[in-house]
Amino acid sequence: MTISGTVIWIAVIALAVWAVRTPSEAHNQRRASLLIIGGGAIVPTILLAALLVYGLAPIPTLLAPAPEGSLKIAVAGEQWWWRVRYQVSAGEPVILANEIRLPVGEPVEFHLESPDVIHSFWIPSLGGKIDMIPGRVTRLALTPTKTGVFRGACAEYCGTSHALMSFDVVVHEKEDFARWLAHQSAPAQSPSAPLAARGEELFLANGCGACHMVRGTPANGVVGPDLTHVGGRLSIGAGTLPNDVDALIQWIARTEHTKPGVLMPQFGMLPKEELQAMAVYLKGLK
Ligand code: HEC
Ligand SMILES: [Cu+2]
Repeated sequence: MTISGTVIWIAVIALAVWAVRTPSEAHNQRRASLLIIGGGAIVPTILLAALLVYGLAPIPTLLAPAPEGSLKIAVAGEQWWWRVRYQVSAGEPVILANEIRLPVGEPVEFHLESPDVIHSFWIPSLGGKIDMIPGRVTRLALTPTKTGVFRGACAEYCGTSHALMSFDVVVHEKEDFARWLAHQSAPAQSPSAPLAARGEELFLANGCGACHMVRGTPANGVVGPDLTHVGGRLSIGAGTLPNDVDALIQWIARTEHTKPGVLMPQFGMLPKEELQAMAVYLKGLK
């Protein structure tokens, strides 16, 4: 496309220079009409039609389902974060948020949905982009070919914090992935250090559990992201902040400031040491 674009650009500029340089009496009406019809309508129609065929050809492959028995991951776009559900063959699905991990070289099929508005699921380095439409399940299959960390994003304007809705995709070796998934399916471990234990108490006392699930504790809310292993994620707030204690304090105390329109109330009225304790507790949920 770059080469043909350059050729066409040079031809058009050359024509413009020629037209300006030539005295107007020398232009002939018939030649001008031919040039306009040919260069302005016929040639572009042929070129763009060819480009369209070329562009549509790979779509069936992109939309083809992954082979039977592939890993299936359901992802729901929420305002403004991602609910991720691993369908493991035996037992309960593993529900996570804002981070997707995949085994290298294995086909995976995403089932994409949305409970609120249209979002669009896109991991540019790994595969195509497809809308998440309320009331429907769209599918996307891909096979990651190299390990590493990739960025995924929402590619359809979905409200105030659309731009603060990304996610990390980590592609692992197969064994590391299996270990990671087994760990994610386990409940959270109760903290033993006094500060973190105090953080857990405060987390439960402040009603965080009405919206957040921490498996293994009474917190069983489903409005917001599952926090069972939040401390092990690469970022928080759907790619908005790094995942460390200071950022967690900022997130809890100044949520609205950090992410305008966010559907979590901010807890800036709590004393600094309580915020600190909760942040240390959450960071410890690896
Ligand atoms: C009314 C429901 C609600 C309450 C109450 C609530 N949250 Fe949230 N929380 C959310 C939602 C929704 C999000 C996702 C926001 C986003 O990224 O757009 C979120 C996100 C988070 C995240 C980031 C998770 C991630 O995966 O990036 C943390 C950490 C968090 N909340 C901690 C807390 C703590 C601590 C409390 C209590 C002090 C709390 N929340 C109370 C709804 C709530
Ligand atoms: Cu979105």
